[in-house]
Amino acid sequence: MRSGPIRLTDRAHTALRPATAARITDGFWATRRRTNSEVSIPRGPAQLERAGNLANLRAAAAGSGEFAGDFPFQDSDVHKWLEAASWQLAEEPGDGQLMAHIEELTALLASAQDPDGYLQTYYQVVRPDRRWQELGWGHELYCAGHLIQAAIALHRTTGNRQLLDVAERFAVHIHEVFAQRADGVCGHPEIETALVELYRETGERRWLELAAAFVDRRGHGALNVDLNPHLGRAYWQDHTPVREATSVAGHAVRQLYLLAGVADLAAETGAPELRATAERLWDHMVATKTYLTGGVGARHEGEAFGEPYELPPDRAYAETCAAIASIQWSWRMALLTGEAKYSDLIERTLYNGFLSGVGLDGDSWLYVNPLQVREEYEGANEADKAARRTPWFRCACCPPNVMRLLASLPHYLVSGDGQGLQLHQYATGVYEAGGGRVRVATQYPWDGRIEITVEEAPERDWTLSVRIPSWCTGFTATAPNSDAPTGDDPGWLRLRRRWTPGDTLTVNLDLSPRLTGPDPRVDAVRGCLAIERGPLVHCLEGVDQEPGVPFDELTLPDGAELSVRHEPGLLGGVSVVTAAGRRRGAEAVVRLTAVPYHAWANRRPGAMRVWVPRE
Ligand code: FUB
Ligand code: ZN
Repeated sequence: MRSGPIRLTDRAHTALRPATAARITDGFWATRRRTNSEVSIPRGPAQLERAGNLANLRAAAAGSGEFAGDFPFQDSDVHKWLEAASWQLAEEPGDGQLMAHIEELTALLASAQDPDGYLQTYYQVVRPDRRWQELGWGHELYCAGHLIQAAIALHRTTGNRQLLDVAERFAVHIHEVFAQRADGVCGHPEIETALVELYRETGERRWLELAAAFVDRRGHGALNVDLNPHLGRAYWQDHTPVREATSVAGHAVRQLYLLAGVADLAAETGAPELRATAERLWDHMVATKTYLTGGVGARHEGEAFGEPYELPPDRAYAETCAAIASIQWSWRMALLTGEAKYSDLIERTLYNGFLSGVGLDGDSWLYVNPLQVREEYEGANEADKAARRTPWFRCACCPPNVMRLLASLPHYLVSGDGQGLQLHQYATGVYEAGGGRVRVATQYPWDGRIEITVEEAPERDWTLSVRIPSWCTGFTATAPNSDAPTGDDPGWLRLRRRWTPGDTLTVNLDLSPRLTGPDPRVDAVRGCLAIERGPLVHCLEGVDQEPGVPFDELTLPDGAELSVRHEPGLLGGVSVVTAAGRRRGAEAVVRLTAVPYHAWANRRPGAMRVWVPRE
């Protein structure tokens, strides 16, 4: 992948820049991405056909027909699929079938677009008289944002302008309608980050200015939110001026897409207040409103963050899209500041609360990612959307969102700056950044050994930096002539020296399994322990436990002995952690088996828990 979702301008005020080329060639993420490219993405168009999204585009083009689906944002599923397919094309430029699907959907979108540039089938087919009148719930700018991102992806990967032409026509129309309209913001942020990227893609400053206006118009009560007023203004991200916010609030995906846009604006304008806001909110979110899995958005009601430390494991919402949005925002923060903590959260979220969202088959999904399912839970109803994987959803925002993140994943792993290259995540592959190129070989996350071989480096001192995760209490690093690390930036191991092609830095992270206790302020899991290993949160699934002990009677004593074994035949090949547990109130040891959380719900439905009561 030569370019990804973020392409900073030369003037951007960031500490780091994304890699100039990145390719994952093998290992854990290659396997999951192969399923994405061979199963999830190819099946997307048929899913969109079945759900009526494509019929909606045909109806808009024909000027007659019924609208299919329950939500005004049905089009965004098409846009997100197109974005995923476009990033995928970067890796498989010769995939004729994928290109044919992209061209077909691009043509459909072009045919559905109105002469004035407007494009959202719900308002074209159902309520033409209400266009731009229902900004709270209408999702028109949200859909436009996803269209713009898809168009940029296609343009970056293939040079094909067709979708970009459609997106720009729509953007021009939006500019005409909204440049001066004081109440003009969308109830669902998304356009902000897309417009900054459109500015980056085209060099046209008006997109940056419009994005800034959309951010600054929020929080003044101008948004018409007559629908669902009980949700409160935070739901629509109109509760407080963005620069004054002290905590992430309201609908999680809305909040996090907005903050991705805020970070983009901070990067391109250098505005210190925006940067400070993003930093403050991120710290507060991680300290008070983030699950162990990296999942965010605790409440089912309003798909909302909830209060600080309100993190119930069983009623967790933790929408897959919110995990994705958190990763997108955190990567922007990592680039902006150069700090390793942002990539720590990306790692936690990627391996746990994000990846649980897609089944091992690539064709079944979780929308809600709870940390506990009780034994007698029937689940699988539309209201909960939890506990059982589903082929597609009535509100299908998550599946194509997973597809686009996996397809663009190489973009989120490595950065560069004037000094050298920074490895944020460890995946076997080849990465170019900061004027050099490295090859990474690793079995991570099953094994902690990471070999980084320099293939090209400038003929001067150059810094190779590797993030050392905050969970890691022990590691070794060896390189030829074994230099001492340079500097002491938290979370970074840096070696500055003259590198010769072929030099290998080998880092060994201690992956001993560990017991983690919760923050005592999280009432819902006080008195529990979780099992973690490296970046992986593990969970107990009923199906793996010894028969005869009721699932909810299982407990973990402090200091329980933990051991690891790799099971190549289980869940596509995972390492499991076993623990010497107990049945509540009994002395005899009960062996507990904990699989990686991301692999749960891939067998028969049953009980699951991350947090286990402490004996
Ligand atoms: O409103 C569009 C999407 O639907 C949101 O991002 C998701 O949370 C779901 O509500
Ligand atoms: Zn979603």
